Amino acid sequence: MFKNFHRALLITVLPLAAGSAYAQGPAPTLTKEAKEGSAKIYFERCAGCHGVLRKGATGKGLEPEASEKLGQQRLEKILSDGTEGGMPNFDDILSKDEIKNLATYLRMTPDVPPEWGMKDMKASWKVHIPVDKRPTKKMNTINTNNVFSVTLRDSGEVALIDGDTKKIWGIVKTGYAVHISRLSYSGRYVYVIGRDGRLDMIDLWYEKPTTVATIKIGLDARSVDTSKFKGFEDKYAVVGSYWPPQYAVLDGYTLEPLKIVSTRSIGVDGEYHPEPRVASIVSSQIKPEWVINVKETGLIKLVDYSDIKNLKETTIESAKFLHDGGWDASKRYFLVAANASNKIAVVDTKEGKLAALIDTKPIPHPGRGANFVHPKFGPVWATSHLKADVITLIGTDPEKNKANAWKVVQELKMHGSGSLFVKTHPKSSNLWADAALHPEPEVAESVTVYDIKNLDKGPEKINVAKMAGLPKTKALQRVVHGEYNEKGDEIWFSVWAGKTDPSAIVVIDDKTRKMKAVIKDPKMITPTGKFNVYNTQHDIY
Ligand code: DHE
Repeated sequence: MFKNFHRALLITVLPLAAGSAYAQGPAPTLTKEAKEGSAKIYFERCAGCHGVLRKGATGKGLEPEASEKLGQQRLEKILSDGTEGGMPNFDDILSKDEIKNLATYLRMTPDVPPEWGMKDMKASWKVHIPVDKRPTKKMNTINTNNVFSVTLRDSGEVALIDGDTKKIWGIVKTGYAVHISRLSYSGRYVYVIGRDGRLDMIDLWYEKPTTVATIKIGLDARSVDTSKFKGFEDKYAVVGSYWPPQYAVLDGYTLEPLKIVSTRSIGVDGEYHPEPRVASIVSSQIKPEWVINVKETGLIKLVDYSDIKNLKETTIESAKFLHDGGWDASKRYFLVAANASNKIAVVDTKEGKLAALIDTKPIPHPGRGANFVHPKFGPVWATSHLKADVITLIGTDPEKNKANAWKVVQELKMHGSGSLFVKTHPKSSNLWADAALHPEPEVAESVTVYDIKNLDKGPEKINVAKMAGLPKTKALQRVVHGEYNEKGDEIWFSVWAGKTDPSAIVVIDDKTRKMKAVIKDPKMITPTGKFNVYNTQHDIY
């Protein structure tokens, strides 16, 4: 696909506006190979934060005017060394020539990739096993409720790990730099989305996990969910794409594409945006509805899927740039990070309205967040932050704890910034947070854990990477994404090392906070997100 994508990119490349106001000196040029290579690197490494059209989101805008102001040398330095503003260094991944070419590429007019409509989706759609040829009962003895679908980021695969035995049950090929897994309402099917827009549907009823359908829903994607409301269980899947900016409704059993809806529109600032990417999607259990968060416009769409021919969307204004989020414990309210605005938006899905926009410390990044009952403030939802060393607690109970509702009731100090994910479980009294993107190894290797019944006691810092006992290499061993098992008595963390280094998953006993098992395997390349079937199916976090 990359070949085609980049061929397509090159065909649509627009010539640089020679002599434009920003041009200084001769127009930047690259050979065909260098341009193609830089386009590929930009797509793989940069577009997620800066946008395909380089208009900026979590990362700065990199349109030629802005890039030209920085100039070739400064761009090369930023790409090599990173910045204090949170841009990572690439000198350990990219060669000097690649950095030089990429800097030049950024001074050129952005490529406009092609659209991806119904014809393209249908042409890519494959039902490997038709519904009537699939098993009518479970053909394995695995407790599939406790299976974890583990992202193997750099091999473009997921590992399905039996949570009871901690053994790899199967490894399944998926899309490029595969991102997240979500479950059908029944818990039988796992839907896995790759960054290249490839969606795979894995059936857990076979003897081994088996891909039964595949489709490519766009050129760049991050999110997928399913229909969970009574009467619609397993009926639909919905996928959001970054490019083209749109979401698609698919048949939940076959992945047949049924409807595509563009998200290009005017945003909360009253300006048209050509690339409003679909960030997180969650599925309501109180209505036939998905909550679809559009990053660049700051618009939250409540999409009523009860009649997809006459689709109804409620559009809620919040703030830019929407990213990830999750339900409160009652599953009526959805809380989402407008991360570059340093805000959490709260949607009341029962009323179909914005309930609050809450200011937080810089760059909240909750994953799906964590819900628990605070001894003093009642039910709260937690997020950690990329640019602040705190876990923010927000009151979520407007009925019985009105004074605290939609307010930051507490900020718990953690061992560092650079955090991506927080986690707890209804049966646990621990609240965990990673700091995976912190530049210092000791911080990135460790997690913070609080006893939620005794928050005054302060946190414990645990170096999880050490527990894995992996050999030290040049790459950081980033500890990322806690996920509980079905019972809620173990938490699993990934130790995410380099593509060619050994990685691992560390299983921690939640009560004792001691290491219980380390899952290692040469095939387990760069594990990151882990999705326990039962918890994901029921939105338990
Ligand atoms: Fe993610 C969730 C986008 C980089 C691991 N990530 C999400 C969601 C979005 C998103 C929109 C919410 C999906 C949903 O709930 O429907 N992620 C992006 C990016 O745009 C970004 C910043 C850059 C990119 O180029 O992709 C990015 N993400 C990463 C990583 O580098 C991570 C750490 C490792 C990896 O595997 O790629 C990563 N993102 C995750 C994980 C989740 C996620 C594990 C799901 C968390 C959960 O508990 O649900």
